[in-house]
Amino acid sequence: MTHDLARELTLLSHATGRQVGVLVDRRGAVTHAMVGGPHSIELPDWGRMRAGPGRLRGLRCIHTHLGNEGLTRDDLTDLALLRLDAMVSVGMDASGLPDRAFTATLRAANDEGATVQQLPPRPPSLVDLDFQRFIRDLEEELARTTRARTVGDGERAILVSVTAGRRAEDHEAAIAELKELARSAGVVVADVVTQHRPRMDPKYALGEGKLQDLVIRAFQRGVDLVIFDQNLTPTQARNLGERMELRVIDRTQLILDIFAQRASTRDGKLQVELAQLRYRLPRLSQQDLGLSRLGAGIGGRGPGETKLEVDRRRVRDRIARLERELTHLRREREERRRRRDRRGLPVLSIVGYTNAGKSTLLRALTASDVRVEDRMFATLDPTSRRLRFPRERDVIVTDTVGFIRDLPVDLVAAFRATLEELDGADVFLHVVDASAPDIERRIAAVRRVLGEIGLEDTPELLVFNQIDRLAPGDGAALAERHGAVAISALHGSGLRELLERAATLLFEEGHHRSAGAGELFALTAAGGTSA
Ligand SMILES: Nc1nc2c(ncn2[C@@H]2O[C@H](COP(=O)(O)OP(=O)(O)OP(=O)(O)O)[C@@H](O)[C@H]2O)c(=O)[nH]1
Ligand SMILES: [Mg+2]
Repeated sequence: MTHDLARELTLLSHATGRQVGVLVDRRGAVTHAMVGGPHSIELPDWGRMRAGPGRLRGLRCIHTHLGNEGLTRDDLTDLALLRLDAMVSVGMDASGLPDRAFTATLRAANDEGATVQQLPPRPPSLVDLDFQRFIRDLEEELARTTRARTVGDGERAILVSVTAGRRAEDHEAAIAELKELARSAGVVVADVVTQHRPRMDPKYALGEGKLQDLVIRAFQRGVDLVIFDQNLTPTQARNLGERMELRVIDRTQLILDIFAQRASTRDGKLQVELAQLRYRLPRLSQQDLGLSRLGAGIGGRGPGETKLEVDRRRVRDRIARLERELTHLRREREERRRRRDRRGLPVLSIVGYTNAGKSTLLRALTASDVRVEDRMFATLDPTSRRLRFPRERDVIVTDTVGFIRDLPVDLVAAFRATLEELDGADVFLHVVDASAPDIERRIAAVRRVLGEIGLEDTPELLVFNQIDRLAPGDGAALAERHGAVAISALHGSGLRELLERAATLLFEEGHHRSAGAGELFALTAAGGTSA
């Protein structure tokens, strides 16, 4: 930087009592000039004009400080949010002549997790000397670190979680689950950012410092997707999206994405699309409109806003159409169910937390070829199979979508087909992954959903699955404490006791009282009927 430029800025600043600044490109040309207040200065808003992953903006901000204090937190936030090459503040003496210059730059990913580098203060005339080389090195390093990581087809994301008053172990379990969800969605987790604060910030979810940290980390890792563990309010989602050059989604949207990937039936696809649109509508903002924002005037009702209105109406129209179509499909489903006439046959419905092993159990019980996957929400559409108990008594066994804690209302609606299926169940087999760290919490989450849809009175048999993953004897003891049957659906152990107890519930305590339980059961499938 020339001494002249620094002097012109500080003298102007001195005369007006305001901060004054310029943006300078890499050739040294001034591209913008700004006048601020006594303690701050506002930089132009580039909106969604992206600098490109792993790339700096190619601009330095040089501005005055009336005192001689170093860079403020706001300065560093702007450095991060705008991906500037550097943020420089020039202090001044009592006569308005430049004093020392403070410079900060972003850092490439490093082992210490540092995000910003502050150079020692020096006279403004010296700021430029090593700077060009410095930026070139930094960009090279960034390119290297991002390139090395962009392997694989999965999209990379940073997970963010606010403790929000939760106990440490609950918070940890929540993060582990979010990672699991991300993996199920095919997303690669590049980093996890945690903030300890009693509640979410109403405006940005995170505090100012954490927000800055997040932006820089995303930049360092060449990531442009951020996934929040907590659900964001429409305001938070909008604010974050507009403040950062990052796509921001929350847990619900992640789950909806997984559903969208998995949905295979027409009904399932429409349900998921409907849930997605309902969730997105209040969150629609300028950021979804891409470049149209550039056409909008400052603060006024520019063309961008008109486009937003058009977008909202289109979404609402689509929602209305989906609702009509789904109502139609529901009637058809009811009709089919009536025709199928299972009234004579008792129904055992397998319910439980996602990835507990429900489909594996259906497979084991009916020797059928149901899809099993080590992923959350592998099953979306209900599947039914016939299971023959002794004395020619047939039972329908139904496998359903898994549940998860804090299941949002929009999603519950997307389960409609499953919920209708559950409504006809005589007994629930509530499958629990006995090796999970938070068994009680998961059982409670499943019961809460069942309660919300008014099925809390259906008799339930707790089934502790995956006991092969515990030390011998531990699973049986754990199950006994909960009054549950211990099984390994994968290895086929414990199934006989499971069927005996299910039969007791169905035929002795249930409405099929004619036969006794406690006999040998043949685990034969009498053909598969798809629901
Ligand atoms: N070790 C062990 N693994 C099991 C057992 N039961 C299921 N699994 C594994 O757990 C994973 C999930 O099994 P699924 O049967 O797909 O679980 P689900 O409850 O149907 O899951 P969603 O449909 O996604 O909700 C798979 O990798 C299974 O192989 C078991 O008894 N022991
Ligand atoms: Mg399943």
